[in-house]
This record gives sequence, structure tokens and C-alpha cells, in this order.
Amino acid sequence: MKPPTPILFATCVLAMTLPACHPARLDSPPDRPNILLIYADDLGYGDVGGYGAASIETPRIDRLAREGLRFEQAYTSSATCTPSRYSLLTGEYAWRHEGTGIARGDAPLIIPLGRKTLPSVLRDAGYRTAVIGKWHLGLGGDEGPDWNGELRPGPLEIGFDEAFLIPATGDRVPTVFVEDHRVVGLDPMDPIEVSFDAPIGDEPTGRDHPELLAMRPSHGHDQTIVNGISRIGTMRGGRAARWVDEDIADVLTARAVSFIERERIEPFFLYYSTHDIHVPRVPHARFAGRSGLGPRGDVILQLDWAVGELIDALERSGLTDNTLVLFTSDNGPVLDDGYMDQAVELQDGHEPSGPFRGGKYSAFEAGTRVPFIVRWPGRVPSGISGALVSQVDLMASLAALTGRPMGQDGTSDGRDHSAALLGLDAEGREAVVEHNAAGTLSLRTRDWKYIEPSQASPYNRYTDIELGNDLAPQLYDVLQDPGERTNVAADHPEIVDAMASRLEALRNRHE
Ligand code: NG6
Ligand code: CA
Repeated sequence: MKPPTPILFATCVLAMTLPACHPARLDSPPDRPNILLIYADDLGYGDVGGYGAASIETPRIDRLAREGLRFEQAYTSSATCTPSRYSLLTGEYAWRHEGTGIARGDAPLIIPLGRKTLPSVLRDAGYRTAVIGKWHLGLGGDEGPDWNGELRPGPLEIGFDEAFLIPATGDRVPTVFVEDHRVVGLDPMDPIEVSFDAPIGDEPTGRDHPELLAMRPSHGHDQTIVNGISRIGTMRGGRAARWVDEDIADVLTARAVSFIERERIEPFFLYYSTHDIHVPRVPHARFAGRSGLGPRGDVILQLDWAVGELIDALERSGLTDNTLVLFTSDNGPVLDDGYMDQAVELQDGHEPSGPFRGGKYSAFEAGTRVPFIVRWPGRVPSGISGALVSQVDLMASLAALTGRPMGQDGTSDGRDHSAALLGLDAEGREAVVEHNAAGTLSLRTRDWKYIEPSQASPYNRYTDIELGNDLAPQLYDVLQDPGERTNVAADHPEIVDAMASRLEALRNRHE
């Protein structure tokens, strides 16, 4: 018998020192596991049973957490979608790169062609790579997407072998799926046009015809009505191609299941990027009314179902043991994000932000502290990890894990923290940068959280979320005060200075 490799040996040691760990199995592991990255949208730290949600049940996500490693100090790199996804796929903090704010529905591709990406690195390592679900990183060249022609460049030009997309978000036009380079089901006689500036077309809008709406907007979201829901932007044409919101989770999940079940020789990387639980929250009839918390709760149940479908597909295909599953979210939670869907009224004691302050858009912890679960039976011990980890490191970490360490080329913020993902390193990063919707940066070290001073508004009156912006520097003892209630900057001027300088150094160069 071969002696155990150092990694396996260390797995055992750590498994015995982590709380609630079961010993890792010593089967000979495959070198290159399949990788299933489940990326939920707007799912808060407190929205998942395993992270303490009491008013909503997520048994399938909880099962993943029980069988894998549940991280308690994991970060997405931004408090909104586009910059988080940019960082996830490029390993670079999005705030270094112009034009990575929340993308319009007609944005060109934001990721520069030719740069290394998470999918391109894995493709080079011999993986079959796919993205299924929400994209929101733009499509097309400088002139933007040609909805009636070839939608390139897009995911296929930055490293994915195949793509099935919600091009931007569920609340933005055009409300159509894209497969590889084409809108799915488009009738060439009914071409698509969209506008986010002057309105186009003569279809009713939510602003002018609220009587046609199944769900009314609370702010914004009052333009073209599709499926009884008014959206951001106006659209005409493409009628045969328009999605039915109630079916989105089913469509995406069926695609992902068939991708997983496909016969293949090479390992796969599937970036499964859900529409749930973003607005508009329109659950399938199977889930409508089931949570008691209104549509927001119902789509959490729907998300949990989708996770279960993918896990079952792995099981059926005999892939459970050689698939690394990662489950996380792109940013923190929001209740009213623009539609009157009773998320606020029916909250009923549910705390989407968990113990943290703020939410989506915010510099406070709930903006970027997200659920993060890693399951790889036999290789990752089950238990809880307190390691400080960030999604910005996934590219470098997965590259290393699949035998293709990247080295540092000076354009990447990501580092190889695969040891933390595997449960071999209980510390993780020494510091992580958080970024909110106003562009304010925060530095989180193991002991402290520093939020830089900012002119931006401290409060978002639409979403009722504290954004964490303040003219004065803020310092929180995040371990003792995870809810960031007491700003201790005045008590520790030397720590404020040191963290401000460190953040400046990080901003201006790559540490
Ligand atoms: C905001 C939208 C919000 C949501 C967000 C993007 C308004 C008033 N608000 O501009 O509803 O679409 O963009 O969310 O339009 S994200 O999760 O994709 O970043
Ligand atoms: Ca989001």
C-alpha cells in the first residue's frame, strides 16, 4: 500500500482537531474532482438552516453542511452581484477594474478577453466547463449585446465550453434565456430591442398600467410588463423567447442535472448560478405559499429543492465521492428590493442577516459575510471552520487543487487557500477586503473590521438597509461585537491608522 500523501495525512490530523469532525476517509482520491459551484443570489447568512435560520427549513443545504465543512467567516468580495461575480471569476477585486458596478441589462462583456479566469484555468487543466444560470457580467463587444445575432464575446470567450444564461438579472429586460451565443427560441420575424434610456416599443409599462400587474413595484421596476411583472428597462419583440418566471428554477435545474448526468471522460466544472432568491420572487406553484414567509421564503425553499436535485444527480451518477461541491452566495440579503412581495410584512422573526448588521449593498458584515459550504466526501472533513476565506481566492485555490498552481502574475488578488477549503488550515487569510455598493472599502483582519470614511449616504431609503458609510472611520471588534454596534475607533487610533495604511497599500498595489 502507498503511504498516505501529506495532504491526506494532514486531513486526518485536522479532522481530529476541528470540532464536530468525523475522520476523513482514506480512499485513494481522484486527483481532479468534478467541481460543482452553486452560487445563490442575495442569500443571506441567516437564510440557511445550518447557519441558524429557525423560521425556514433548508434540509438539503443543511445536509451539504452536515456532510461538509461549514465556514463561519467566509466572504464574497462585494455587496452586490456584478462585482462579486467579476472577482469570483477573475481572482481580482472588482474595484480595481472600471465598469464593474451593477451591470445594466445591455452592458458589454466586462471581463477582459485574454485574462486568466476560473473557467479558463480549469479548462486548461482538462475540465469540461459550463455556466448555467445568472450571468450579469455583460455580453458582446463595446457596442453591447446583439440580441438578434451572435452574442459574443461572452462566457464562451472567457473559458466556458458551454453556457445557458439569464443574461443579466430576472428583473431586467430582455427576459429571455441565452444558450451559448444565441437567444433561445427567438423568432427572427420578431426581433428583440431593449432600452435602458428612452423607452421603446408600445407594450404596457408598470408605470402606466399598474392594473395589469400581478406584483407591483415598490421602487424602480416599472417599465415593460412581462408575465404580469414590470421590469427595469423597456423591451419589444422576442415574444416567443420570453421566459415564464415560475419555471426559471425548473429550467435551470433540468439543464444542470442533464449536464451532470452526461457521459464524459474528463472532469467537469459547473458554475450553477441560481436566479433565486433575487427579485422578482416568483416561486413555482409547488413552493408558492409553503414557507409562511411569503414569496421570499418560498423561493428559499425552491433554492433548497434545486440544491437537492443537483446533489441527487451526483449520487445517481456515482459522482458523489469525486465531486467537490461549493455552495455560497453573491451578496447579502435584502427584503424589499423593488417589488411589493410582502417580504417585510411576513418576515415573522426570520433574520436573513443572521447576527450581522446591514444587508445587500452594505459595508457592514451582512453585505458580504455569506454562507459557504464545501463538501468533498473523504477529502474534506465534516465540521465547522473558522478560517477567514474569500471568494476572490477560489480561482487560485481550485487551480492549485487541480494540480495547476498559478503563481502570482501581479494582476490577481486571489491566493491559493485550498488548504483552508480542504479543512487543512483553520486560519485562512490574514485579511480580506470588503466592498459595498457605494464603493466604500473595508478591511477585515482576524480580530478587527475597519470601514474607511466615506461621503456616501449611510442609509438606503428604498431598501431600508444601513449601508455602513460614515464620514468618520469605523473600527469594530468583530469577534466580540459581530453585530458592529460599537465603533471603537476613538479608543484605538493606532489600529485605525495601521489598518487605514494597510488598506491604502492594498488599494494601490497588490499586497
Ligand atoms: C438595483 C435594483 C435592484 C437589483 C439590483 C441588482 C432598482 C431600484 N434596484 O439597481 O432591484 O436589481 O440593482 O441586484 O432598480 S444584484 O444582486 O444583481 O446586484
Ligand atoms: Ca445578488
